[in-house]
Amino acid sequence: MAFAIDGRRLWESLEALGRIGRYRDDEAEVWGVCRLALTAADGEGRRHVVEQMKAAGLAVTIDRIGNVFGRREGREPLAPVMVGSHVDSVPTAGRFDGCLGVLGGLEIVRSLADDQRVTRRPIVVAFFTDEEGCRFGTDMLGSAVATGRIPLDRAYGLKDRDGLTVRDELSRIGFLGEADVALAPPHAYVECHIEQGPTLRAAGKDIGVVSGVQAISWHELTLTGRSAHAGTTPMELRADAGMAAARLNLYLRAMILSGRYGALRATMGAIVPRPGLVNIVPGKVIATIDLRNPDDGAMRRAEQDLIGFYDRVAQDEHVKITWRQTARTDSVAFSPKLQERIAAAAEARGLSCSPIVSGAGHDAQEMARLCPAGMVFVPGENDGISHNPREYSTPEQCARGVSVLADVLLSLAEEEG
Ligand code: HGY
Ligand code: MN
Ligand code: MN
Repeated sequence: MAFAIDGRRLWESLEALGRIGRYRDDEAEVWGVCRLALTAADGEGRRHVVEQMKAAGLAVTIDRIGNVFGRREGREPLAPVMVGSHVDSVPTAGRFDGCLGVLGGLEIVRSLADDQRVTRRPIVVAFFTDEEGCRFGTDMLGSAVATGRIPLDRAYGLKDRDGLTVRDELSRIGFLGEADVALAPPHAYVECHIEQGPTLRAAGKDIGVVSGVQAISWHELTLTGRSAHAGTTPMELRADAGMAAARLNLYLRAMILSGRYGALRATMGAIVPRPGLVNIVPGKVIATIDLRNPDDGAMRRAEQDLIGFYDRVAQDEHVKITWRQTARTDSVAFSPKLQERIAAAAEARGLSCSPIVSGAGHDAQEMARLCPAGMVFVPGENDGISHNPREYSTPEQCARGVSVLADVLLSLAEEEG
């Protein structure tokens, strides 16, 4: 008899967490979730999950970057298997991104307790700090610190737009833990996550076997021109930062249409003009650029060409353009062994599955630095929309994903030293 989770309990746990940081989204006309990293809402969501972990009999530790680990002892003192994701959200989120991986791990532990079953290896359910990266500027922050890609002191000093630091905000919400951030390598790490795109649903697949994650490159730009009267200033005398930003944005589209950069995706997510008023030529614009590419070489070419275009626009538009790299990760390949396990577990349950490259970044890509890591994707409705309150996967889709996660996790948890 295949290991059974309680799909209703999983769904109810997603609903309960989804009520924390809930807001009514006028554009999407549904309830959204806003638990921006290290805000009070994130703190409330974190405390809720810690309570659930403790109620499920887990011993909880919090490290110095606020990562939270709930541990269930095994029969033998071997390296644990780890399952997890994140519970912070973008400001316009649904209730599945990250939460499915954390609450799915918790559901597996609850179901093991129901069966009074103890695995050979300990099991750790984790959630990592600030996976989204949109408040302090760099993504997968907690898992990057835990796996040594970002030094703790640099992480502590990151500031949001109001100048508040990661360290102070961790302390303010009560999650400035004491455990050392250097994570002892688990035996393996598996994460269940919504696909956040249309591919699996369109192909009618139940499960995505994630082969890896594409490269990510984030720039934050400051374009400085000269504020001036919109009516009296002749066009040839302007230094219009808004026009410069618009040219950069259109250049992103031209790069993609050129076909020279493979499957490049590019987004100017933030375009903040100052003073931002109807009758003043914008003297300054703060903008962000998010580049994604499954091919590292094409990503580097795109970055070089884009940076070269910054100089051209600065000259043409008589503005100064400064920029900084706020996030940068190469593509990551997941463990072939775990991919095979995930596909076999799906097939054993009569579920259809297909390989897929993740378009989004995930904590699993950081954990792949420490141990064999893998991801189970779940299809989403509404074209798999995400980072939007209309993000939605059905109870059945979630239960199937967590069941496959459980099968892989429990097989790893019985492996010898
Ligand atoms: O941006 C990403 O890919 C992820 O949602 N942090
Ligand atoms: Mn996520
Ligand atoms: Mn996300």
